[in-house]
Amino acid sequence: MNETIDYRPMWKALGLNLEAHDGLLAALGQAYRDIYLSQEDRPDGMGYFDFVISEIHGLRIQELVDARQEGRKVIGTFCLYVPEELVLAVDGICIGLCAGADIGTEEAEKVLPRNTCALIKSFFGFTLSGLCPYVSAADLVVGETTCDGKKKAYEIFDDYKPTFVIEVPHMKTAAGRALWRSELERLARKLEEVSGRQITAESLREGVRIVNAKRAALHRLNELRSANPAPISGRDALLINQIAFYDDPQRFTQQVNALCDELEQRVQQGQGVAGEQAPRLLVSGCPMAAPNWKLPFVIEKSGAVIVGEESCVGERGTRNLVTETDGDRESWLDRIADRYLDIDCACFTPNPERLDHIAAMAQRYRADGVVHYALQFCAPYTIEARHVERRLSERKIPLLRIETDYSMEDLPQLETRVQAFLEMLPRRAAAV
Ligand code: BJ8
Repeated sequence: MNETIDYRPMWKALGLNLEAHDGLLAALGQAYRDIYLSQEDRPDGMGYFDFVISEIHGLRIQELVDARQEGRKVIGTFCLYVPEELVLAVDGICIGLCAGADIGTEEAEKVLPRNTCALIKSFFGFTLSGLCPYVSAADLVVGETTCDGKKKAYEIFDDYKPTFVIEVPHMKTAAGRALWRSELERLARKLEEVSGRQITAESLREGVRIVNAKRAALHRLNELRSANPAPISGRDALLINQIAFYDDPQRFTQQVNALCDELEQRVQQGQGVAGEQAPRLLVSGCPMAAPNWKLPFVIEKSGAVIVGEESCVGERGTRNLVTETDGDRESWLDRIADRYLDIDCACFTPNPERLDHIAAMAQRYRADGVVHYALQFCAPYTIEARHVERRLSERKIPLLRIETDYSMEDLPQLETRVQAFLEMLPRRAAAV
C-alpha cells in the first residue's frame, strides 16, 4: 500500500470498519509476502501485478470513487455469466467482488446456514463485516441463478446492497438459449436505467473489442505455459487471472502483453520457474477468487508447477471470444449471448463440454496429472468430479480430488495428500 497516501478518509466515507480493515490488510500483506514474494526468479513483468495487489484497496478504489464522481456506474458481480461487455457499453466499470477469504464467517453464519460454501459465506462475511470497499463503491450488484446457494443468497444480499438477479438456464436447449437471450435484454435495460445511457451497436462493439483484447492477452499467457520448463508459476498466473476481475481492462491487457513479451524470451532461452523434470499439474474445478491462494501454494511448494487452470478464474472464464462482425444492437446481443452460453459451468446439465475441455487442456499443457478442486458444500463441482475422474481415467491421466474451504486448518492434510499424489506420478523425462 502506498504509504504516502492516506486512504483512511476514503474508507471511512465508504463505511468500512477501519480497525478490522487494518487487520485484514496486515494479514493479506503477510500472506502475499509468504506466498508470492518468496518465489525465486519471477518474471520482472510481475512487478505491475504486485503493485496492483498492494493498491487493491487503495488506488483502485480511489479510481472507482473518482469515476463515480464523473457520473460513471460501478457494477459488482460474483460470476462469469454477467457480461462485462454490457457494463462497458454503458461506460460502466465491472468489478468481481471479494469472495476468496475466510473473513467474517461468524457474521455470515448469522444469516446463512453453516453448511454453505466458503465462496458465498465469504462475500457475505466481507460485506457484513464492513471489509469490502468494492461492495461499498458499487452502484449495483448483478447476481445470477447458477447454483442454489448463490441464487437464494442474493435474496438476502439485496438487504445490504441493491442486487439485480439474471436467470441463467441450466440446460443448453433452444428454450434455454431463448431464455438466456431475453435475460441479457433485461440486464441491458437495467444497465441503461441505472446509467442513463443507451446501449447501441457501437457501444457494444467497443465493449466487445476491449473484453476480447483482454481475453486474447490471457490466451497468449496460457499458451506460453505449455513450454517446458514453464516460464511462469501457477501462482502468478492465477494472480493475473484474479486481477483481471478488478483492474482497468485496457491497462491490464497492456501489462499482460508486456509480460508475455518477456515470457516469450524466457521460453526461447529455456528459462523456467521450475526444473524441466518438475511435475506439471492442471487444476480444475471451483473458481479461486482473490485472495484464495492456498491450494496452488501447497502444490508448488511441494515441487510441482501448475500449468493451467480449468476454472472461472482461468481458462473457463476466458477461452471464448465474442465474434466481431458488424451488425445491429440485436445481433451484437445475440453473439454475446452465444459466447456466454458456451461457458461450461457445472451448474449446467448435462455438461460434457467441461470434460472435453479438461482432457484437451491436460494434453495441450502437457500435464502429468489433474487436481480437482471443489469447495465443501458445492454440489455442482463435487458431484461432477465423478465424471471428470472417469473421463481422465480413460486417458490414463491421474486425478487427485480435493474438497476444502478457505480455512488453514487442513493445510497439513492437503500437503500430505498432494505430496503422495506427486510421488505416484510417472517420473517426467528431460524436456524435448
Ligand atoms: S460460472 S463456477 S463463477 S456459478 S463454489 S457459489 S457453484 S456452491 S462459483 Fe461459479 Fe459462475 Fe459457475 Fe463460475 Fe455455488 Fe459451488 Fe459455491 Fe460456486
